[in-house]
Amino acid sequence: MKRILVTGSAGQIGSELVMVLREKYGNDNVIAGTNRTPPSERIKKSGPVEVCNITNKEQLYETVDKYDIDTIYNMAAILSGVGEQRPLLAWKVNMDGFHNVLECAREKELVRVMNPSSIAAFGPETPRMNTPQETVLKPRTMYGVTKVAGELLGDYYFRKFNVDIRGVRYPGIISSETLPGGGTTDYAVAIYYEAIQHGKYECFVREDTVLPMMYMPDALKGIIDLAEAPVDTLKHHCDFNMGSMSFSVKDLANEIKKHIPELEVTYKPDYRQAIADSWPQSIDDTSAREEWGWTPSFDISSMTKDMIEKLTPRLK
Ligand code: AKB
Repeated sequence: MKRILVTGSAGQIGSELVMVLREKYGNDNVIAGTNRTPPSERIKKSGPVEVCNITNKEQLYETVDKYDIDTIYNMAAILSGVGEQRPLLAWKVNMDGFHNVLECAREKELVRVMNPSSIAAFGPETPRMNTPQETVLKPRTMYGVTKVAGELLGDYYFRKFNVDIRGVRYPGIISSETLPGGGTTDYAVAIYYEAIQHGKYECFVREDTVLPMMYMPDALKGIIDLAEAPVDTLKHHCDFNMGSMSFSVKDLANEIKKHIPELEVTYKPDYRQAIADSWPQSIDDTSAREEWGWTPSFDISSMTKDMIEKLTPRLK
């Protein structure tokens, strides 16, 4: 592996992925690509940063040439909440932008592309408990539509053009470094910030809403482990189910209350409730475990302890 470009490096996952990849492969070998939002200070200080909007094919190709990139982690995306407000933008970034990434990989014979999918690929007709790897994919959101199409397009490029592209279906990701933007599962991060800063939180989904979630260190380890797995061990490519933990908002609030007993949570469901209700509650990730050794390390209590330890000195 020579040089890695991470697109969407100012985002929730990209901002932490860049740092982990730099530690592993060397600061100068990991280029933080960003659209308009500047990446964090630690990203700017530790290695190269480049304006690289994946919907701008020329800019993407120039970046790949300039840094002699051979691997792209495509973390640029419009998530489910914003995607419902701006569906055409979601298509443009998640499909047209992703297609530019695939074409770039094909034309320039890159070694690998990593492109996350999501539990949003599922829909209300999908079994909600222990959702199987192979199942009904009929999402009701534009984000979900682009994720299913992206999985299929990625698999097509693998078979037709030999582009080594891989991806996981991420659940909601909880993290302390960068706030998520525009997703349905964002409440599971916001609740920590509000609990520490104000002792109260108004949640935009009901208290009995259960979704699959994952702590950021597991999400990063997972995508890097998949990138490094020998290709001949993989039967799947762009659509690995990836489970970790599942809980309701009430369960999460009760866990946080063990550290911040005064926390008060109120509920005011909005349009994101219907999105959450169309997604699975738990995930069968046997294929990821068998094909590349996936195992998560964190549960709700170890994650909550870590989140509160990391956030409290910064927010108080
Ligand atoms: C969202 O809520 O849109 C994302 C996701 C589950 O992919 N966090």
